[in-house]
Amino acid sequence: MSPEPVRLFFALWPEASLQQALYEAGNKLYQRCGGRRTRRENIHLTLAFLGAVEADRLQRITDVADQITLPAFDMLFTRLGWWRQNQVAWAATDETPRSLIDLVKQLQLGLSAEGFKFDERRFQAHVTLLRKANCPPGLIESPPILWQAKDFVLVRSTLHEGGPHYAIVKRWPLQPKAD
Ligand code: 2AM
Repeated sequence: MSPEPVRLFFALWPEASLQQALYEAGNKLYQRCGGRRTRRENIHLTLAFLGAVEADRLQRITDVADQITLPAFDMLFTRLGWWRQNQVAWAATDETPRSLIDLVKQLQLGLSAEGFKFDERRFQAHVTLLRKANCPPGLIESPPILWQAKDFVLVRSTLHEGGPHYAIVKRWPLQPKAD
């Protein structure tokens, strides 16, 4: 019998203080847009979404990430906004750092080479803060939030009545920045 599939995705996972800052930005959005807030402890930035995969293929997924040697990078979240088509409200950076683009590309290439199918929507770096949101026109201001990404993670998602539960399966360091 083949093992149960598991829902997996690669992400950048902020530490608790950063989750708090992003959650507060989410509160600002919530006051304007309604919807459902992402739980504080679930706040993250998705790099590559794999969806349901057979648990016995996990090793091949972690092998792909083992090959990655990219530098750590900083992101400044200065923008809050929303997408009408999927009713997602988010925080985003003004500029997507080169290392982040490379990280996503290397994960996508490595996973494709191993035969994994995954969401191939054009990568738009964002942190989902609300779902089922409906924002009025106009800018929503929030203080800039600095995120110093030092590692990335593989996450297992399980669906529960109260929303998804995310558990970090494995963590990979990014190379320390030369100052
Ligand atoms: P989102 O925040 O933009 O909705 C776990 O579901 C994470 O994977 C979410 O952060 C979600 O991004 C992302 N994701 C990307 N593609 C997905 C898909 N096809 N189905 C579910 N989640 C997806």
